[in-house]
Amino acid sequence: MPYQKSDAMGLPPGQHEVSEFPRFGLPRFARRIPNLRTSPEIKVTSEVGRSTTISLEELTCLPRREQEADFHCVTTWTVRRLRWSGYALRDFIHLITERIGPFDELSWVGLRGLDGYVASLPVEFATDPDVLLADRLFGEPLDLSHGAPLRVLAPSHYGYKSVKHLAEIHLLRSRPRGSPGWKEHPVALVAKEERTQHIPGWLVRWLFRPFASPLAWYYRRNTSL
Ligand SMILES: Nc1nc2c(c(=O)[nH]1)N[C@H]1C(S)=C(S)[C@@H](COP(=O)(O)O)O[C@H]1N2
Ligand SMILES: [Mo]
Repeated sequence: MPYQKSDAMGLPPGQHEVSEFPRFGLPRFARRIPNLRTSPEIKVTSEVGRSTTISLEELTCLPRREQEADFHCVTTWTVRRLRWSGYALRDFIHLITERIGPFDELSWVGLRGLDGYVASLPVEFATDPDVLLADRLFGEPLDLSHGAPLRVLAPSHYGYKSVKHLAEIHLLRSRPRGSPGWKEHPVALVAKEERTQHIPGWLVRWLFRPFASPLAWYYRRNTSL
């Protein structure tokens, strides 16, 4: 974690603490609650090598990682001290490299959820040790609100990189187009207030903050779990 420690005193710039962890996201995904009856697996597709599918069962060969971290949404809310458990994305990438690699020109890791939501990280950030494929929150299996059965957790980055209901990992040479569109900063480090790519973070704070509560309400209203 190069820029921010989860046990840091105080909050990152422009964030305020909320006591409840809301179900949240882009408005158009609020009603897309995935059907989990299909067999849980992650598709690995690649521009720079072969493709494969890994079942969640197969993930259990990787070392389990426990991690406490704060979660920061770009609309300025932060929930503190969430306790996650899962597998390091870097261990997962190592596993698939052994199976179908090497991926010589790998530069970007695209992440797609069962609801169709897409975000990405440059490979050097995606393989940071604190980036997890999380399947538990406070010791319980993830529920549908927070990304069941498996989600990405990239706690040094704004929440929009932490793709819920992970269905596909796409190994790429160049940056894919993500669901947040122009709002997605390529890296989105919270400590550097990289909220969006082209507008300064301190300004985006004020533009996005008014949407946080109505959006949380809209998400709650459309969550029938
Ligand atoms: N699949 C999927 N993942 C997603 C989103 C989404 O709409 N769909 N929204 C992102 C955003 S903007 C945030 S802040 C977090 C919210 O996670 P939560 O619902 O567990 O609070 O999920 C991120 N990952
Ligand atoms: Mo967000």
